Amino acid sequence: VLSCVPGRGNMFPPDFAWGAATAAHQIEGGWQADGKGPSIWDTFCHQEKGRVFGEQNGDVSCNSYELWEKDLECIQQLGLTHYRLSLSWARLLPDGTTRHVNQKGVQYYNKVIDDLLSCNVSPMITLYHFDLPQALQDQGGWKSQEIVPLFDSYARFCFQTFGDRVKLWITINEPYVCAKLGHEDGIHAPGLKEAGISAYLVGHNMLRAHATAWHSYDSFYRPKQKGAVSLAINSDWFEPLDPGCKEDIAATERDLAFTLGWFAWPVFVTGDYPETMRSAIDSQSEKLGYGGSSRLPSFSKDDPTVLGTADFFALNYYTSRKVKPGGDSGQMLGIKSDRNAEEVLDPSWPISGVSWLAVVPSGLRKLLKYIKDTLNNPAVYITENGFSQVGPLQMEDVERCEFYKDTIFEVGKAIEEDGVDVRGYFAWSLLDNFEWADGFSVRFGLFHVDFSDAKRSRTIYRSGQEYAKTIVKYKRAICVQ
Ligand code: GBH
Repeated sequence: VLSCVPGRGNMFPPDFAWGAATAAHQIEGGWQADGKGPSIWDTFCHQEKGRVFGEQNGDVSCNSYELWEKDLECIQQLGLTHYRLSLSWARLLPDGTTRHVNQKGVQYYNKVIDDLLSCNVSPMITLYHFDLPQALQDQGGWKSQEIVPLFDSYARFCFQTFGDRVKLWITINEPYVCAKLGHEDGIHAPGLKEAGISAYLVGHNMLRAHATAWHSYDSFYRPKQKGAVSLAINSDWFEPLDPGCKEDIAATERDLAFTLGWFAWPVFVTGDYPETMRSAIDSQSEKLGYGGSSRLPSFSKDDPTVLGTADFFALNYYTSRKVKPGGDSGQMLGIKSDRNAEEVLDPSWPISGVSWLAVVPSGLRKLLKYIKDTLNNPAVYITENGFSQVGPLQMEDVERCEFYKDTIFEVGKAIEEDGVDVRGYFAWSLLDNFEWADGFSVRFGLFHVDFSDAKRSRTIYRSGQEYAKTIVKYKRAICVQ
């Protein structure tokens, strides 16, 4: 067996997954094509002005529904070993249920998967990346526990239909973002602003849905299909603003508990939410007169077992924050006041295109080490990481080149020096795409997409060329017996 030895020029194991990622609603377009049902993001964009930059929407986007073969050319040009994509639930099951299957949708994803495999690229498939079928939102969406068996049926349908060829699955992408941005801040679909209540409920139902689908895979599909299933958890890396200050240290712990811990503790550590999170919510409830009702639900004996329902850790990492107490007056019900942690940027961190994305590659290494130490040393795939461009187009995107070079070097050190079991790295994103509320104004692609051109022509950025070289370099590096 070949293995790469530290100091011999390769920090990455020979079977390391080198990938790029996308999501259905961000690239496919074809929002009504061939029988697809509407999703909550279609509704969110169409229903009301002022929600998305420039009143843009994902109706056409990169038009990957019609131009998949162009995407495949991009994938091959990068020399990826893996490609992470998501399935549009409403393209496969227009009303969200298996009562009606849209065969055109099945054909589309069958072709994508078969084409990838024939080019020696392994698919990693996300079942849910923010785009709930509108028909299910109309029945209560993620706030309703009814969603759990519906998601499980959809998941089983996908395992049954595609699992002979797909070996890496993500059930839900970033439950934190769906819960908080979708149901507390209202800046993502379904656009609800129900601070301090709904996000916790949504997160709870997402954990139930994930766990139920994992158990289905484990019982009925794993024996034959032999794949692996997880959920993708997003987290920044957090550090105390003043490392010598007790209050800042405690605020940092709360912030980690409310971000990484919210979903990682139940699945990887205890089967329940972090104690820090529950006690912070309970004491705020007490203070604001919600004493009787627990806003953070509990898992009961009727729920699926959540602990242990991940075959690897899927991490979406973008940035880091310094933390101190505060961020809110503490008088308003909401996650911010529950968390009591104010996040600030270190002035030494450069900002990429979007204001939230401070460039801190070293934070990834620290977060990986933290995951190893606190979550029982799981195998880790970095399922998203990337850098955005805003404003005038630069095909020579030198800052993004530096970003990827520095970040991948940090991943290598996490493997080599910290012994973190990192199995793969997926750049976000293959293509410039529909960046949710920021529309097309924020470009995360390794390929530029010309959205003013009917053909949506794709052109590789300098960063795409450099990423391709990096992959070749690490795949060719000297490995010894
Ligand atoms: C990912 O989330 C998504 O999975 C992906 O679809 C998306 O394209 C990619 O990020 C790039 O944005 O607007 O100030 O409230 C990453 C985690 C959490 C990062 C929410 C942005 C919003 C900050 N995201 N955060 S703000």
